[in-house]
Amino acid sequence: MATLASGLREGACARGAAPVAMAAMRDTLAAAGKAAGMSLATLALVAQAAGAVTIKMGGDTGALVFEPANVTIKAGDSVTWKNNAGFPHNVVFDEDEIPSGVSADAISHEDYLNAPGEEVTTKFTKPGKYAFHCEPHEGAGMNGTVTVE
Ligand SMILES: [Cu+2]
Repeated sequence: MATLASGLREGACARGAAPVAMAAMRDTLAAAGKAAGMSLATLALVAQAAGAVTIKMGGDTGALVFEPANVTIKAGDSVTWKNNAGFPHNVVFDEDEIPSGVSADAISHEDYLNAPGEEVTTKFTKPGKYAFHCEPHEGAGMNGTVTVE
């Protein structure tokens, strides 16, 4: 009798434990999923707050252009130039065609980008219009503007 009761208790315990453990695991997974979802949402918000625009260096068909050539961003946003075709390219801002007080050297990337996918980034903090060009291909029309609002 004692053995049977003990066996039942153990059985009940074992049967009871599994669902509890599974439920706990489900809760843990749900919590982890929620946490992951929240952090992704948070990251998305951060990414949006600090906006980013990518400009291809060289068109998909090989044209010597920036694509898009003219972009508008908010102060504090960044622009990334990514090597796409027809390189080497670089990104040079004209001293006379950027807001006064901004250093053209500081925001330019004069070193040639030679490898596919290579990229450079500039963060813009001062509103205004910034004209830039690629030195090797300026004559071919590889020019662009960044308008910072
Ligand atoms: Cu170029």
